[in-house]
Amino acid sequence: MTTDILEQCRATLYANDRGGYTVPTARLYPFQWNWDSAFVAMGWARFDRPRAWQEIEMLLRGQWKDGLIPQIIFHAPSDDYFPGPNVWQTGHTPETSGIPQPPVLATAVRNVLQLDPKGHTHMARIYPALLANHRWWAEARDPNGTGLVATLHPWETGMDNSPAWDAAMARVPTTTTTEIQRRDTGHIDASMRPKAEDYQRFIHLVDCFRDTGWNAAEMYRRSPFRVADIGTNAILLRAERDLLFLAESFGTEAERREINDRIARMASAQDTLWDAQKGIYVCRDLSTGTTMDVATSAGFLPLYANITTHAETLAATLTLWLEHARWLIPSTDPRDHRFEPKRYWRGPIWAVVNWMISDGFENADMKPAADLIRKQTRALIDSVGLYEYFDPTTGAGLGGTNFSWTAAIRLIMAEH
Ligand code: 9WN
Repeated sequence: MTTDILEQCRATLYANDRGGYTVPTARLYPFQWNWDSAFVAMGWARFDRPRAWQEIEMLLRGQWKDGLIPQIIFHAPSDDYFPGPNVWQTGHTPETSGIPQPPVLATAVRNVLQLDPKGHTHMARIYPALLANHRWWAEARDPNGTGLVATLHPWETGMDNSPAWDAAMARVPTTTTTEIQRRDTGHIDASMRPKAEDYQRFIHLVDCFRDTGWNAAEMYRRSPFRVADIGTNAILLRAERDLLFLAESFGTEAERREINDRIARMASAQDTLWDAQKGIYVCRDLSTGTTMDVATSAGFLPLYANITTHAETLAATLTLWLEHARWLIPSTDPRDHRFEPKRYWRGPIWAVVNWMISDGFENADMKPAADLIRKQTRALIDSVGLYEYFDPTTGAGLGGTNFSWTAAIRLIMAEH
């Protein structure tokens, strides 16, 4: 059984390989996605190390001169996805979107390098690219040096229609200058996808950013949506720690100091997002200064960033969630009225999030919690398949099938 599923995972990555980069799944997502590829590189590294490095190199081909690594790299044309490059109009070669995604890459590079020490030959190119990317986050998204980076579009969080964005998105107009031509609901049942109104607001933001000529400072200033996402901030802090590790071998003393300074600032800023009443970290609306009144799976991610102060309480919160949902980890607190077990990031389980949180509990020396999450993730995948996400109340597979990052996580979790 285990061998079969692992064989299926490898076959899925081969099937989704488009010549050096891996699409998340055929048709629904026909391009290279940023954080998908970081996880997928770790998956490839389990059986084809050169291919893992190639995944990373291909992603970096899309990096902008200012350091941004975009959410999507449009290596080859496809009509299967909206919005395509003609909507973004970022003027880059290869064509790309103009916003980031959670910066998992430095963590992936460290992980791949551990499996393939000979891969250090790639680092002359990769290390400076990662450093430039982390500098971009600090300069473009935390210009005042608060220690929290801002998210300007829900797509940047990778958790697109999370209820954490409801209040802030309600202030984003639904008017667009771009005609909305959704393709996703032609591939997947609409009840499992974001709603029409979500797309109107998503595209309103894209229109607004395109009007700035993709100028980072102007985007930050003009965006009607500006939040501190606990997920993105924790993932970035973890990536900074992994970059620091890489800088020991490949960087300079001054760079290590610079990274260390950012780590100290970020770690103390993330503490301010602890919600003692909810027993979890929450997001903050940077336009109003208020914290978001909803608990999501992203609130466990500071553990993944090695902030272990509240590890015991977070484990207790997870246990409470498990009383209301059969499977871990629902993307929204299952006791919340906004919890929808089938709708995308409003309830379903995502294997990549489970992996990061299990790694976080491992960091905090809480092995039973880490083991439980991994055991459930493997059981879900092995019984229903390599789905995009899963219903936490029934365990049913949802969204796209033969999904690359689900395959990658299953390969990684075969080691525990
Ligand atoms: C927009 C590819 C991506 C993931 C995101 C997930 C979904 C895209 C979409 O698919 O987002 O980026 O069109 O729905 O939310 O996390 O990276 O798998």
